[in-house]
Amino acid sequence: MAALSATILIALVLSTFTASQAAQRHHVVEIQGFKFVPAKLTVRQGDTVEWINRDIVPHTVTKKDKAWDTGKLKKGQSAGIVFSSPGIESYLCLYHPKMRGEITVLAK
Ligand SMILES: [Cu+2]
Repeated sequence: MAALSATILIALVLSTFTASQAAQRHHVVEIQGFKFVPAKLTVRQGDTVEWINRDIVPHTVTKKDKAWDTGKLKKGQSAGIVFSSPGIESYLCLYHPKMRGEITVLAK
């Protein structure tokens, strides 16, 4: 009986662990000094990435093919994008196209 209880307990702990591992996470990318920091980020399908503009000048966060776009972010403004499909999402700032970043979205 004691052995059975221990087995159930372990199973419960494992399922809780799996659930928390699969939970959607929130990541933050800072826009600072005309750079995305970090420029490369790996997330899981369903995660949200939030960009915060720390520069005085406005920036955008726009996918290269323009499939998504935060629009103009002024100083202190932020916007989040939920990544629901796996793949590599390359993005840039429309005002300063040399500013580039990449999100790798892993399948769940
Ligand atoms: Cu910019």
